[in-house]
Amino acid sequence: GAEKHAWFSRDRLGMFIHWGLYALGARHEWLKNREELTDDHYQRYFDNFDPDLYDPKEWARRARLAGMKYVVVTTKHHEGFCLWDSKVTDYKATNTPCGKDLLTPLVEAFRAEGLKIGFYYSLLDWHHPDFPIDVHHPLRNHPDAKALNAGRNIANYAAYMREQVRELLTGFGRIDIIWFDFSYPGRDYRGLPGKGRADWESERLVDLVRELQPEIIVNNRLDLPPGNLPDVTTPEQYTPRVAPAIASQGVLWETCHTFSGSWGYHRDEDTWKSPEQIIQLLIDSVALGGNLLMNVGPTGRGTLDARAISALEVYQNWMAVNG
Ligand code: FUL
Repeated sequence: GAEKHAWFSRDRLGMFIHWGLYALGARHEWLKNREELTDDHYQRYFDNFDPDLYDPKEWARRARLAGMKYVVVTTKHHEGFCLWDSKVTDYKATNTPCGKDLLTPLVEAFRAEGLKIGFYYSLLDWHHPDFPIDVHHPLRNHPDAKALNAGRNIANYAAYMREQVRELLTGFGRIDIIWFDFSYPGRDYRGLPGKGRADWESERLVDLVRELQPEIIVNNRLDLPPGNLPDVTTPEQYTPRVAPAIASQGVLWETCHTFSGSWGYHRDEDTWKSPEQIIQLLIDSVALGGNLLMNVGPTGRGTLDARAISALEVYQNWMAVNG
């Protein structure tokens, strides 16, 4: 798809948005997993989710001013919570105190600023009752893990993902990118088994995506079999020094980075990149023929905090001179 996806190589810079219940925990989007929190415990974030200052027009305006030409937003991250009014789950924004679909106004706001729309969709799901409690799950060390895992059937979960992807790709107009995350096939560094294409039924999922949105860009984290190429490969938190080998087969590449460390809002992090680092990331990826997807993690109240705004303004000021 070089022709079909020419816009992507031309547009170069995008905004990644990680926003979900974990914004309330304000200490990394993996908190449920890292801290081995139960559903009962995690429920406090759902019960208090009420982003009263949510203003996606402001996010979109800031993205445009920063020179960003597309957005990729977490419609559902690993915690399983959905920003839209999905018909196949109750675990969604409409059922929290917020009581609204948060995705539609975001899509409208970014389109109105002229940005293209990408949906991030997590393959992992630490809430779905059919997602197996494997060695990587938040409940892995729970005393009843074995009993809780009994009867879980990942085929049901794969069907659920197809339903959700169908909703996402039919209910919001033209979608330019779908960003699945992630596969960990084979065995990990501890020799523990992972999950991959057989679990997600990746090829079936991708066939559905391509049928519903023929122009869409599909990323590489589905563990597709050799020969079934993704449209873009997505190095994370590093910028390659040479273009990834797969680029020779026509696969685009996009590196994603955070302005600090975690992707979700993290109140106490003090690892924010300097203006020099922020500019260098852009120059390096563009110079090598890649794209850059820079992340913001909005707060639980729906705002970009002062540090995120300053980081975006680094691009804004640079674009004013060099853009
Ligand atoms: C990773 C995820 O586990 C992180 O939370 C984040 O979404 C990043 C972009 O991809 O694999």
